[in-house]
Amino acid sequence: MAFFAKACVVLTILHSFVFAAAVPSGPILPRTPDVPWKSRGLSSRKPQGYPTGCTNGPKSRGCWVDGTSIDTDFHRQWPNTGKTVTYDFEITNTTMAPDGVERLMLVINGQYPGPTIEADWGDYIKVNVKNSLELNGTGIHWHGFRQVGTNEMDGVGGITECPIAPGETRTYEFQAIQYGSSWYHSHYSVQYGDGIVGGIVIHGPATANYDIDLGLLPFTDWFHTPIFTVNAAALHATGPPIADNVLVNGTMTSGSGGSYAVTNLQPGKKHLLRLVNTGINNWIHVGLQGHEFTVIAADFVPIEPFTASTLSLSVGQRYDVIIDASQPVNDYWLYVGVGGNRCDGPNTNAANIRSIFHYEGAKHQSNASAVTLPGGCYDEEGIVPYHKNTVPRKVPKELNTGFTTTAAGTNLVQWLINGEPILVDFTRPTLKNVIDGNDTFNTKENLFTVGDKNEWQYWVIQQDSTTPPLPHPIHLHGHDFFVLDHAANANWTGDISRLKMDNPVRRDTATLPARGYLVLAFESDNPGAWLMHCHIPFHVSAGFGLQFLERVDEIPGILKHTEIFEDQCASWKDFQTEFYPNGFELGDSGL
Ligand SMILES: *[C@@H]1O[C@H](CO)[C@@H](O)[C@H](O)[C@H]1NC(C)=O
Ligand SMILES: *[C@@H]1O[C@H](CO)[C@@H](O)[C@H](O)[C@H]1NC(C)=O
Ligand SMILES: *[C@@H]1O[C@H](CO)[C@@H](O)[C@H](O)[C@H]1NC(C)=O
Ligand SMILES: *[C@@H]1O[C@H](CO)[C@@H](O)[C@H](O)[C@H]1NC(C)=O
Ligand SMILES: *[C@@H]1O[C@H](CO)[C@@H](O)[C@H](O)[C@H]1NC(C)=O
Ligand SMILES: *[C@@H]1O[C@H](CO)[C@@H](O)[C@H](O)[C@H]1NC(C)=O
Ligand SMILES: [Cu+2]
Repeated sequence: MAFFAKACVVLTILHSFVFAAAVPSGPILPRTPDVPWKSRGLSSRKPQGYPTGCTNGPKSRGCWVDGTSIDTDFHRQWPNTGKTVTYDFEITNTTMAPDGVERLMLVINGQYPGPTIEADWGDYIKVNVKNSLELNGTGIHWHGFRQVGTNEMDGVGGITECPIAPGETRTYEFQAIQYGSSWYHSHYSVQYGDGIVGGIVIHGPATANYDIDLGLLPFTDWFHTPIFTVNAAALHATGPPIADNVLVNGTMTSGSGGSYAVTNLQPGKKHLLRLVNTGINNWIHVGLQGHEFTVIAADFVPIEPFTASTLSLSVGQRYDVIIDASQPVNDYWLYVGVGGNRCDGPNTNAANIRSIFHYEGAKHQSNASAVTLPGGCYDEEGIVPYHKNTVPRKVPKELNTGFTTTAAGTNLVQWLINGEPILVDFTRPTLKNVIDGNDTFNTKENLFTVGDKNEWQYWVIQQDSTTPPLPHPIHLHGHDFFVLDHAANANWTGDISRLKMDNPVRRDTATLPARGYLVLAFESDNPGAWLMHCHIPFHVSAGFGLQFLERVDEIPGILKHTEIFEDQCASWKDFQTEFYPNGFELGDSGL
């Protein structure tokens, strides 16, 4: 099988040891017979098999509302429900112990993970965020949301806003034009690693049927030391920081107590579970004892269902899976692992990370065999988007990563894009410059202009052969991208015949393999300033990012809430001048 061979090449090159377990895979399943699914040819885009008035239910998950369904081209069409869901977030500094080890955390509404945002496809989401911290700004990014026409709601300090100063409140409001599973997190240096994280569920149609929606199951590697302290060390050391644990749904055991997360299953029912890596440094591998996953969405993109016994998620990625609770009524372990073997930094508790799946009425632990997790830092292969797209074949522009440890005496670590580490100015976000008509950008803003309207944009990110041999989860704001090619330990040759143009993987986060490259394409259909970065906070803090300034001339006419740049920037400047007159940690990009 082609994909199997490719994945193995990536793995063997990344790691010097031999994997005992096969790479997770799975044939494309035939459509469930419960609904009139039809496979679609490349030329066919019209809705099929969903009569008007068909309602979403356990046997018709492809149906939705107002004439929309799983067959609706979600890139261009969505329901307008006229409904707004509203949340109030207050961010505080508090002591908590998610795995039994007490530490200072920065959390939302006193809870960790933060409140889950739940909405229907087409709803507006409105979140009032109050910063009740003493010594940090903040801002919330809604991972994966395309923010079409609402760039100023993207929540990135130094790019789309001045950070929210202590004591201040701002409102984010945007439409859920996509559906599926995601998460939000603060986007103020490495801050989210201290706990400002939560899940997002946008209810919509699905490519396979299920009875019960279990909601989100977030995973994150976890440090017992406050994240700004870990980052300050990472900026002056070589080698990745060592995480202490992994939290599953916000909890785990440790030498100091803690507990395993428990997820309840109803015997005989099919359950939708939304897996999210809300983490920091580690790739997450999962497998459920005695069960397979039927995977139906990757990030915010519905896919042709396939089965897998284990899945790998980089930081930021999501998989929606269906679990059929058709096994004997018992408790089953969810086995959770990290990439390991130096591809993502070690995790002290890697061997003991689990959670429990409890069939209602179960009295015993299942004796089904344990799941062997493959390890490694890579993306799942074999993903086929349900909506077919053909991308025109063109030559990508090059972005080269680099790495330096410079600044005599300080051993400062910086990741570079085309020779520069990104560094933003919190007092002068890109969007403010655009509104002011200032088109002078500093080199360190790593700004790439993207001009033409609705054209395909092609980029290859090439890892310099002198950078540490690490893979990186690349995330683009404001767009999903199409993954046209990737390879580990390889130089992009310019041979565009290699590119996959026929229904390539579409998602918002993809792995750039170690000392290799990743070729991406997206359509310039969303004017704004959009960050693209490694989602490992230590790496983007050390410079691994760039911004696409897309169709700059149209931006001022599109933004509806320019007042945020007046009030928010004025109070931010006062705060920064008073509390950080000499700037922040040397070498921290602010992202
Ligand atoms: C959180 O509280 C601790 C202890 O009082 C303090 O040192 C730290 O600066 C606070 N963090 C922020 C972001 O205000
Ligand atoms: C954020 O607060 C922490 C203390 O919790 C402090 O160490 C760090 O320097 C602050 N960083 C910024 C960018 O405000
Ligand atoms: C995660 O934890 C929350 C809070 O305890 C719980 O309501 C939810 O059901 C859990 N999710 C899963 C999938 O187990
Ligand atoms: C597992 O337990 C069941 C009884 O619950 C028993 O019938 C079966 O033989 C056991 N299987 C193994 C592999 O031990
Ligand atoms: C324009 O923006 C740049 C980069 O942020 C800044 O250095 C410069 O001072 C700005 N110019 C004016 C006239 O405000
Ligand atoms: C990629 O190119 C660089 C610079 O020319 C070279 O040093 C390196 O060995 C090449 N890598 C591979 C895998 O061919
Ligand atoms: Cu990285």
